[in-house]
Amino acid sequence: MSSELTHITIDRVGLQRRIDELALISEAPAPVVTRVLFSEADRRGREYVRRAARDAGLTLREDAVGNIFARWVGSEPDLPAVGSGSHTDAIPNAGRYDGVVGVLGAFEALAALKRSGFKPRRSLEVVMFTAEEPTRFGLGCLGSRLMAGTISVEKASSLRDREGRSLDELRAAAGYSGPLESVRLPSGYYHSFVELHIEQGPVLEREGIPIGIVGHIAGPSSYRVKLLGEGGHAGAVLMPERHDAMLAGAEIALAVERAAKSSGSPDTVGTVGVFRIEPGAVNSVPFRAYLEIDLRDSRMDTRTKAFEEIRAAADEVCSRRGIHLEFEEINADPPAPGDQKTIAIAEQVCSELGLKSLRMVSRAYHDSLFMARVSPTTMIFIPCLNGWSHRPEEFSTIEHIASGAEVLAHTMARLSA
Ligand code: HGY
Ligand code: MN
Ligand code: MN
Repeated sequence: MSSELTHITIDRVGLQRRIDELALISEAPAPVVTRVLFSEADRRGREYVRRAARDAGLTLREDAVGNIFARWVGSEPDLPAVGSGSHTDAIPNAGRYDGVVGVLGAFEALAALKRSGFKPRRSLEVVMFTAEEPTRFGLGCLGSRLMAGTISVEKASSLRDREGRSLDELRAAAGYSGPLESVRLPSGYYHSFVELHIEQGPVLEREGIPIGIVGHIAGPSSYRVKLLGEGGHAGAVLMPERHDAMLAGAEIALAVERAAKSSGSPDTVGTVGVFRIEPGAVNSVPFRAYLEIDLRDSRMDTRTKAFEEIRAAADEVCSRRGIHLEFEEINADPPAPGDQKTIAIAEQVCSELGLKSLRMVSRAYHDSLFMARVSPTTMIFIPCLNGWSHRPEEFSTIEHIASGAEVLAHTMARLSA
């Protein structure tokens, strides 16, 4: 493995321009970015990604669920490749950097290596993963779960969006067909995998450190809760007679907060990001409520403890209030450790580039959580303004983005040797 770094130059102007151009492909007016899986904006975004990959001189293929693979074939093409990549789908009211930095930044990393005259032995490949965000079907990382084989084809095929449309129906409308079984990667497909991403937290910016190297990705879980009480006239139904589904949901949401705060782990986070009530009239007692709970932790024991407390609270609240309860798990994934050898290479690259790096936990989940199941994996983080993400004010400077792309380029070059 070469110890010295061949000099490469990241095209900052071009990379920033591509990030800004992609940001304009959105279901919402700028500066808001929204690109929900298989929406018209997502499909236009995919077209943009294909063009950017070709401009970077990469060979494209797409699989049956819409994962896009952009490959630089190495001198020994049959060897397991070195992978990178991220996502370009975006939740409603999002920013322009989440995921995008890891796709367009990886294209630029490979283009910069090409311009430097580097010749990879192992092929280098950038993936734009389908459906990293859970917005469409309530389940995140659908493309990487299918690639890693951590979700059954039956479960994937059973997914429905809020309008009742199936994965098969929507992927076909977006031009994807073929058996979902074919998405699964052959064993040993990647030699290693390194994803570039904004931190989506405040640590790097606060510490003034330009690069984070992820040693551990927290394990996400999510649940849907359906509550059925009794409705009625807000003036006529007296308080002792009520079975108010919204108040039951409110108590459950507070139980989520309580359980996360008292788990014993600083990394336990609980969120009720979806809370719908019916009929939604000011003078009508809510008879129905629907919640989605997001519960994560870097440790399984404290996440399990928090979950059990939330589950028990839901039973207690609903029996006390006379509410019918349905509590369903959407996903419950274990945390993933980063690969020590891959981490060491990335950290070595940082020190040779004179970039301070920090070993970190990723509290957000990423496709790397599932790539870590099938390949030695780590992530490269760059700072983002105030740690903001999943909001239009999300921001990272082109200097940080370029440093991240440069570390990615050299790390992939070393891994491909
Ligand atoms: O929710 C997450 O952690 C990721 O940004 N989808
Ligand atoms: Mn996200
Ligand atoms: Mn992301």
